[in-house]
Amino acid sequence: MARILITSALPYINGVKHLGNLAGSMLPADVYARAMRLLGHEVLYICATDEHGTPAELAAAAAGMNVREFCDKMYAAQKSAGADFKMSYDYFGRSSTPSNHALTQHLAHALEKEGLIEERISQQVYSVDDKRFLPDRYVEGTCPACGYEKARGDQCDGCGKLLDPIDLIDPYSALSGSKNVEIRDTNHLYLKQSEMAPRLRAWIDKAQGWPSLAKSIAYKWLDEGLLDRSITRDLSWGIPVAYEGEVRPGFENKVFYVWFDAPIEYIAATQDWAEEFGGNWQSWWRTDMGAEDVSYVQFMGKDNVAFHTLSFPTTLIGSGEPWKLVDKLKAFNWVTWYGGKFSTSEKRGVFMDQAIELAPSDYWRWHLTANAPEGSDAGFTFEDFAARINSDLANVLGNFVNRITKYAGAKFDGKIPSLEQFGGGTWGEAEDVLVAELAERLPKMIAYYENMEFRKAAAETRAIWATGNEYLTQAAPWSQYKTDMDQAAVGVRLGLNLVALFGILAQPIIPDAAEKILDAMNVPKDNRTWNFGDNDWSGQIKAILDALPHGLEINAPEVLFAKIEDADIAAWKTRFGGEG
Ligand code: B3M
Ligand code: ZN
Repeated sequence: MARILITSALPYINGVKHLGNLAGSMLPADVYARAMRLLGHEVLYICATDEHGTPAELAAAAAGMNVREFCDKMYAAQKSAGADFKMSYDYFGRSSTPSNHALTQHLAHALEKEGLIEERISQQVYSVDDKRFLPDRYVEGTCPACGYEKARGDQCDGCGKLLDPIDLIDPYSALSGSKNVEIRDTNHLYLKQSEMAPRLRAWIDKAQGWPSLAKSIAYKWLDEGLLDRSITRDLSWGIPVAYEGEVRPGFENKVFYVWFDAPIEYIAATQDWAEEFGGNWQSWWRTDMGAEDVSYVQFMGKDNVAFHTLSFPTTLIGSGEPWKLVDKLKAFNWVTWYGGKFSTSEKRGVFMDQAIELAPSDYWRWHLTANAPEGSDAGFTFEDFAARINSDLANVLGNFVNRITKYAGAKFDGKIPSLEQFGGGTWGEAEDVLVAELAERLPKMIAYYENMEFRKAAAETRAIWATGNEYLTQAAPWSQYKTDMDQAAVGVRLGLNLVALFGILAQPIIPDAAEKILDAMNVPKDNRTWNFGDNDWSGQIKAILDALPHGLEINAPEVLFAKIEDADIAAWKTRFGGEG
């Protein structure tokens, strides 16, 4: 069995995340983690809040709180939202913890010893009224290329041109609107990425498990020439530019850049996990201490790819220390909201804490996985959401489970029909067709999970559920019952074993419903795995279809999936801005 380390991009601290964030990193990572655990692999799934940078400072100021208190409050909110959506993190950390401070400072020191850090003077916009240097995105002004008057210091939304704040015409502070700004010299630490380009390219050339999107983004940046980049900022909230308690002279009012420290939190959170749960963090992250065989899989939105394929590996490779690097990387496109963008400020879209009030987490998990933004952006509308839930979950899975368990309760004492009681039945055409179809679909579904193809994994799961309804139509135990109880018992026995199988297969995406089904079927916890062999699928399926002990009492679970009504959709569209 494999050892699989999974990380998903760290959600920024400044607010509970919307469905797009969930669908584009944490949720698929969780579905994958659950599936790999079911296959018997040793999995460690790590995530955390990303707590530094200007967004955190500004959000805290807007909330009238100091940053540390704000982060404490929002960490609790995000941790709770993750629990609501059944995120099975092994650890959900915080990038503001002492472990990340220490490791970030250690790695910066290691990079300096490797000659990859250089102190340079740069020119930055200083706001006299705000009494602070302004990060690029908080300087606005007129674009020198197209004249757009609200161009940001890093990029012009009018013409898309990448800018340098000092090029803006009539610059002003985006924080206060003050035009009382000036260009000042400021010293920062630069990571000499340009010197790392050959080693990075050699590593990326060898990378196997990367989707083309990730590789093409990495090569694009390499081909354009990897620039040295500043890894410190003129901010007060963040990780001090220090080493072993000694602040670097001239850096008393500076901190490490958020994107330098955030990926390091993947490791620091693992250290915190080990501290809290007695694990061995080095065996996951140090290739000289047991991590050489770990398969490290990262999940993120596509805008984070460059940081994960170039910046973070530059830190780890450049340190000269034997750190585990990413093996497979799954990057997602965007979920759009009725064709547009989610927006906190414009109240467009549903956020995790709101979504869980509207419908159970299984509903969101199922729809966002079956409609995952894998090959392209995925549109979200309440209409699609309702249609998929009412069809896939309520009609296909829920209806099947309900029909056969209710019938078994009415006609077979709610037990798995035993052979000594109903021994005369035989397997025929309907059973052979069922076995053949399951023998073809089950290994396909598992392969989709292993290859992190989530839409296909959900579609195959649904198709497997549909074989249950088809089988009942063919076997028709309720018709057989009138003339041949033994033959009816064959259909009921297989039908009930299908219920258990369908519940076992449903676990990665809809864990709550799966648990209800498996509890109703009295399937022991230890049997709820995917420890299928890897050949003779027909033989395995036949065994699975007679796995429940004869005579076992089972229950009909209460309604698994309440349908979403048109009235719900109308109310939600009004409340959350659901219009084209
Ligand atoms: N906090 C997520 C974002 O860019 C960013 C990911 C950090 S992963 C180390 O929205
Ligand atoms: Zn422009």
